[in-house]
Parts: sequence; structure tokens; C-alpha cells
Amino acid sequence: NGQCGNSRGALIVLEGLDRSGKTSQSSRLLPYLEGLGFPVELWRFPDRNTCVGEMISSYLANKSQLDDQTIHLLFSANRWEKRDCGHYKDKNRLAERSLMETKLRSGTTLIVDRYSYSGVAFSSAKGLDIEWCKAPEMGLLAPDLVLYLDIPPEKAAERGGYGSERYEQLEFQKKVAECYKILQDATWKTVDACLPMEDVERQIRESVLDCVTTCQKGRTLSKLWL
Ligand code: 2DT
Repeated sequence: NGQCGNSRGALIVLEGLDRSGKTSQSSRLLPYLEGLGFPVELWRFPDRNTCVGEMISSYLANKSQLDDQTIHLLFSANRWEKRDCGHYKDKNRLAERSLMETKLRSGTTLIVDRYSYSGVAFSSAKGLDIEWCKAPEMGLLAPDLVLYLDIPPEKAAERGGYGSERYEQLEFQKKVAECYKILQDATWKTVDACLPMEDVERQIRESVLDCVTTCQKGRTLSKLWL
């Protein structure tokens, strides 16, 4: 199971606007991969269960105010704290690998609902410089596959409406969509999120199986934006 560096898990990220179906699709993907016998975990960002995550959650619920730079860095810190492991391999040595990296190298595939692309897209949609937004993400693990659930902002808004959290507004989501477009790279697979759920699911499964197989064969784990 992944000893000697072979057969690592894949880092798979789902991105898209609010109401694009990321959360439904990622929770359907989990039992599918488990059923095929792959070790797999479902993660999401922000992870609201840490101290940093609580600050983010309170900001999103409009219970606290933070300036745009500060909240951006908190979102990023929330990814770094999950990357880092904070425990010791033995008494005298810091673990050499992060929590995320350890999982991947031991063969576990991670399905991640939002990642650095959300971080950059949402903050740069507020007007922050995109390079400034990317900087704190540098050195985090780069996904092997980014599934972008593509939906026109107007369509997303029609889907059961938005909640009451910050950012859940059509005009802002339009800006976020523009910023996402700038971030696309070779690891992205765009899926038409307006298709029926089963069709979206089929496309996702296909790309994910492909990716998991490539990673098992030893695709190099790389770092973001270096
Ligand atoms: P959820 O509704 O998916 O919990 O997202 N966001 C998210 C950012 O602005 N920066 C980030 O780095 C991340 C991960 C997107 C909560 C909101 O937080 C935004 C929607």
C-alpha cells in the first residue's frame, strides 16, 4: 500500500461557483471510489473545524468583519495547517511529510471540495492583485486533477437560491467566474455542470479513474505555482 513510493493516491480538487454541484458530486464520488476498493477521503476547504476555520466561518456568516487581505491569508493558513502535520514521527525528528502528503504517498486518494483556486478567485474578484493572492498558496501540493464544474452564474442562482453567507450574490459570483477562467491550467478538466446530475457524475468518474491510474503508476507530486 504505497510503500517505497509506488502506488500513491491522487489529489483531486473540485472547483466551481456556489451551487455548481461540487458538494453533491464530491460526496457521490467518495462511495464510488470506495466501492472500487480505493482508499479515499473527502476533504473540504474551508475546514471550519480548526481555530482558523472558526474565524473564517464567523466571517462568512457576517458575524465578524475582516479586511480582504486578512481573510485571504486565513483561508490560505487553513490549507497550510492541513498540509502540515504537527506531530512527530519519532521523539527527535519532525515528520518529514505533511498530513496531506503522507496520506497521498501512503496510497490514499483525496477528493477536495474547493482549494487554492477558490482562494485566489474569490479574493481577486474583490479586486486584490492576482499575483498577491497566489503568493501564499505557493508550495502547497498541486492537484493532479481539478474538476471545474462550469455553470453560468445566472443558472447557478436559479438553483434553489443562495444561502445567507457572504459571497452568495449573483453580481459577485459573476466576477468570481471571470477570475476562475484566468486560473485554468493543464490539470483542469471543465465539466458542463448544467447537464443532468448523472451525466456530470459519469464525466467526473471517467476523469477521476484516469487520474487515479496515472498517479498509481507514479505521476510526480508537484507544488503549486512554483
Ligand atoms: P463553502 O460554501 O464551500 O463552504 O465555501 N472561499 C473558499 C474563499 O473565499 N477562499 C477560499 O480559499 C475558499 C476555500 C468560497 C465558503 C465560501 O468561501 C469562499 C465560498
